[in-house]
Amino acid sequence: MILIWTTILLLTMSSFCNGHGYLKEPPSRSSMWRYGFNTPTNYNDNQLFCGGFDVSKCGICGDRWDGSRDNEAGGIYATGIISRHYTEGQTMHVEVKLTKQHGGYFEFRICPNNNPSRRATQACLNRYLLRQPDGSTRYYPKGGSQTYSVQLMLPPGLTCTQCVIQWIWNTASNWGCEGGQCGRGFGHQEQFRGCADVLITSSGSHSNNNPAYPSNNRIRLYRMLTDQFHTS
Ligand SMILES: [Cu+2]
Repeated sequence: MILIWTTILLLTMSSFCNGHGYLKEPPSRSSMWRYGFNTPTNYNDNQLFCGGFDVSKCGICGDRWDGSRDNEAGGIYATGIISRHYTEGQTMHVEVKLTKQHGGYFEFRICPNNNPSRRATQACLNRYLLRQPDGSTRYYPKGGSQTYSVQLMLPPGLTCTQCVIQWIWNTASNWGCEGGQCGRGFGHQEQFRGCADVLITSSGSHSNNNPAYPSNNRIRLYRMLTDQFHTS
């Protein structure tokens, strides 16, 4: 009987667990309205958690996979409006606002989708797992409910008329096991996600005219360096 009531209490508590975080800079499709864009208002932009811990598959932008996926092409928040412009290979400044801290880590990916009316795929995003200047791909938010700043290096040679930047927050609020280790944060965790549409222009002549570093080879090199970190 105690077990049953404990279970009910835990289920109730988890359903009260609202809010949590969103991609603020570049502003996500659901958050652009907060930063001066004439886009649909989503007050629940900090709640794009794919439907919760129990789901096994996530929409790339945090929608329920089996739902209407409002944050992907065709959805109401995916207006196709580009929120930020960058130059190829630059270090970009990213901000994530957490409204409730759940530990874990962030990862960021980018996909040169070049067509706002077509859904980006996780396979495309996985080709470009973004790195911080120190080479690491995971950012651990160590603090409370606040805005976190992350520097990310854009891939050399990558330009696009529409790139999708994906933020994934793999939280650490649940107990699980992974690779023989068990504890809070191991194994399957609730994820929050966000997608932003950006544009990346060429840095100028030198990137294409240098025969020693043709951009395709640089992209290939970047992929080789990041391949080991790719997830499914
Ligand atoms: Cu929560």
